[in-house]
Amino acid sequence: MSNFVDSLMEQVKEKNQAEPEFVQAVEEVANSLDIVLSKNPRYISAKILERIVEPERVIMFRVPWIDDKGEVQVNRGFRVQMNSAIGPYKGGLRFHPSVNLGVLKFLAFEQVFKNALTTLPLGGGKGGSDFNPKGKTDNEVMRFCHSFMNELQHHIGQFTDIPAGDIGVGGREIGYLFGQYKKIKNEFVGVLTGKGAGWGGSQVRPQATGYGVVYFAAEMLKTKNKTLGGKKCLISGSGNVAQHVAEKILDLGGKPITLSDSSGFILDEAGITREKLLFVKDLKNNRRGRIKEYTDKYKSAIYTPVDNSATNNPIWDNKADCAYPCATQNEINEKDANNLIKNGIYLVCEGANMPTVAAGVDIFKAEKILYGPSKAANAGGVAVSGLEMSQNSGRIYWESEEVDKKLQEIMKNIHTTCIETAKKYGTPDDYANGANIAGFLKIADAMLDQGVV
Ligand code: NDP
Ligand code: 2IT
Repeated sequence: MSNFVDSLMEQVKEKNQAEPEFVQAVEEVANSLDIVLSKNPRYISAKILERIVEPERVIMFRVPWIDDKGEVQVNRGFRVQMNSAIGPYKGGLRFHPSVNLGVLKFLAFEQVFKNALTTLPLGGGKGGSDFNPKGKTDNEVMRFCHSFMNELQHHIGQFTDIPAGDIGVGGREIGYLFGQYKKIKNEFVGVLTGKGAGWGGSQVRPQATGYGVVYFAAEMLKTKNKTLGGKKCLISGSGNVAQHVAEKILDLGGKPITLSDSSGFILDEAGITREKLLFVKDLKNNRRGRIKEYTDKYKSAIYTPVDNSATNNPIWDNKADCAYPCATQNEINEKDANNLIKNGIYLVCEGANMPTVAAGVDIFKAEKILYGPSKAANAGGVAVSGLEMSQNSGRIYWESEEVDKKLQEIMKNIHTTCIETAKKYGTPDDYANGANIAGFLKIADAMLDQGVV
């Protein structure tokens, strides 16, 4: 690290002591930027990095709601409006008990760079709440979403900030949030993405993140003259991203063998087929059950519960070719990364945001496996959100084939950008450096053009 990046990181650590995930995300990017900063000292004199690490605005608010027993409940709501240099704030909402300001700042920071890579005019933001949707009835979720929007509506808008889904926020929640926004504002506009296809949602948005991850993986394999055909794949998570990663792996001839939730994972050496995946979709999206139930139905599978005090996650200790972490941040620790290598994994493509700890990323880089970092590999979701915004603004509608084709082109372009930028800056094949540098340059140049704001 250069002196400049060193002292910047000291300041960031000092100022954000209670936000380890945010510090981790900033450090990962800052470490890629030495060479860029030494070639372009104007980024240093204009204090671009110092500005990029401060959110443009943070909104934090009370979310009171009434549960089915008539009791008042209070949660905390947030929106982090991180950077609007290249477009309105754009990024998901996360509803999970682990949500706090630091987690949302890390996600918003990552989103800024990811959105820049999509080539679409999207700034970066993130929001959410410590509300836990697990075990809540539809009516409780609705009342929570309506109360959340009662405050959020003051701060968002189709030209200002356009939220979408993330962990715990899917089609059901976007529906309730949109309904309340429309009721308060008396406006039918594309203020949220991930809407239902019958009321302004884009085709392929529900699938886009997962499909995009696998399109990115296929591009990485192509550089080694390989395809996904016959490849055994480990997938973590069993939500929106994991389900559509599994689906696209099947489309491309691969063999998914694991899925998980926060209680444990299933290993199905016979392969998770389309029929089994339909079962998982119904289990998770309609019945909101636990992944363990898979083994009641499919005897070829083994269930292993997670032990949060264990030093490693056993899902990453299975022999396979490729790994797709699609649950949450820091789900691959250093030991897990070593286990993946020991088990012969030669491709890790990240569906979740920042799922690998820094020491794990270092191991992937040292072993020279194909490593697709989240801000590049999972950008397909927000990219199709951008396409949803275009369709809403133009009052037009694209068929699935057209959206999927655009998604494939975007993922291919992001892959090319990562490869070319990594090479240009002296770190060939380092997708993480390529993504960080390319994203940074786009934002930094826009910030220079716009002066000190
Ligand atoms: P979902 O809520 O649909 O699914 C989340 C999955 O991850 C569930 O299986 C959940 O298990 C598991 N999970 C969540 N938190 C934890 C945790 N702390 N420990 C272990 N398992 C956990 O969310 P998504 O599929 O949308 O999101 C998954 C990841 O992908 C997140 O990192 C998200 O930021 C990222 N992402 C999502 C995009 C999108 O468009 N939805 C776009 C780009 C990235 P359980 O049910 O037990 O909680
Ligand atoms: O992390 C992400 O990119 C998302 N949760 C999707 C954001 C979006 O606006 O579609």
